[in-house]
Amino acid sequence: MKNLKKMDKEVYAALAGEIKRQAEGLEMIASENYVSTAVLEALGTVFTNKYSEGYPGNRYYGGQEYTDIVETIAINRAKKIFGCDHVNVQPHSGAPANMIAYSAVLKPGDKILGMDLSHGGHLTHGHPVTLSAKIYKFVRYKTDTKGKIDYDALEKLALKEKPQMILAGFSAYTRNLNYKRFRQIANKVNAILMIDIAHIAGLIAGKAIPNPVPYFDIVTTTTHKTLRGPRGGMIMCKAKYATAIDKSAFPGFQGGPHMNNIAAKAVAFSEALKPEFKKYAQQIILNAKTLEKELKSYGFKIMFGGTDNHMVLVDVFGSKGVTGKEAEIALDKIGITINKNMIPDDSRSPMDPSGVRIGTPALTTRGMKEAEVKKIANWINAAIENHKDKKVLDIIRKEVIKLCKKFPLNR
Ligand code: DSN
Repeated sequence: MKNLKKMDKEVYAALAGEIKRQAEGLEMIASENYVSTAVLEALGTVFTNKYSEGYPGNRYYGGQEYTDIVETIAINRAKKIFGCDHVNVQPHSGAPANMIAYSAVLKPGDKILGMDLSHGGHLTHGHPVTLSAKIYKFVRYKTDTKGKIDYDALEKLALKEKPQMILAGFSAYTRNLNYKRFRQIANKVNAILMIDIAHIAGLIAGKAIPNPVPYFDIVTTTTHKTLRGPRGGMIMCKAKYATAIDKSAFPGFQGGPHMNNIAAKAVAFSEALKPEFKKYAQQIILNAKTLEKELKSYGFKIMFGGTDNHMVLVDVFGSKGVTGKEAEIALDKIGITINKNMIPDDSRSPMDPSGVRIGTPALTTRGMKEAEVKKIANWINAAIENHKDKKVLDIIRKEVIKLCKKFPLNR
C-alpha cells in the first residue's frame, strides 16, 4: 500500500491500526469473518470505476463486456452452491436485500409474520425503528420457554393474522429451523415464504446444516458472515419471482451495482465450492458447541438451550451479575471482540442488555479448533468474573496476543 501511505497518511494510519487490531485480537462477533487475500484483491480493483445498471446482457450503459462476465460467474456459482432457480447478486447488503425482497412481492400495508428481535430475529424483520415497519405491518412470533419455536403456536398465529408473508431467519437464534413446518404453515394461509439466511449461509454452503432453498419462495442473505465473502447481499428465489426481485433491486431500490463487490462475491463463491469449505463449516459448529459446553461448565446460562450453529447467546447478567455492556468492555480489554445482545424478553435496555452473543466463524478461519476454544472460554470466564481487575485483564491480554500470533491471518 505504498501509494496510500504516501498520499494519505491519516487513512493509512487508521488502516495500519485496524490491520494490527485484527491480527492481534480474537474476532468473536458472530456476524464477522476474515476474507481471503484473493477476495480482498478482487475488492480493490478497477471494477469500482464502472456503472452497470441493469443485468448481464441488458445494461443501460456501454462498456460491459467484463462486468457481464464477473456478474454471470457470481450468479452461476451461487446457483451451484445453493441450488436455487434464480439469483440476484446486486444487493449492497443484507438490510437492502430484505427491503428489496419485501417490496418485490408485497404492497404497503401488507402483513408479515417475523421473529421478535429479542428472541433472535433481526431489526429488518419488523422492528418499529426501521423503514420496513413503517411500510408493512409486522406481527412477531417468539420462542417458547425452552428456547424453541413453537410451530403449533406459529400456525395458530398465522391462521389468526392471515399474513401475506411468513418470514424465517435470525441474527441471534442458535437452533436449526424446521423448514418443512414453515412451508406447511405458509401453504395453509397462502402466504409467501421468505427466509433470511445471512448468519448461516456459509454453514448451508458447507452442507453443515440443512439447505432451506427448496422450501422457501425467497431467500435473502449477506455474503460476509459465515459465507466469508465481501460485505454485500444476495437474493435467491423461485423462478416465478425472478422478474419481480430483479426489478425491485434495480430500478426499484438501488442504482448501479458495486461491481468490485460482485467480483469479490464471485471469488468467495468459488472458495465456498471447494471441499475445504465443508470442513470449515463443520469446524465452526464444533467450535461453537465446544464454547457452549465450556461456558456452561463455568456456570454461564446459555439461551435457547444450546446451539446448532456458529454462535451462543449467553445470559451474563443472570449468570454472573455482570451486564452485557460490562462484559463487552471487559472482553475488549483482553482483545476478544463480541457484542452485547438482548436475551428473550430482556428486562434490561438494548444498550446495556443482559446478554452477549459470541460466535466462532472468524477464529475458525484462522485455523483454531476445540483446544483453542477451551482456552478462550477460560479467558472469557476469567475476564467477566474479574471485569474490574486491570491486572488480571492485562495478563489475559498477553495470552490472547500469543495465541493470535500462532494463528496468523494471511492465508
Ligand atoms: N449486524 C449483523 C449482526 O451482527 O447480526 C446483522 O445485521
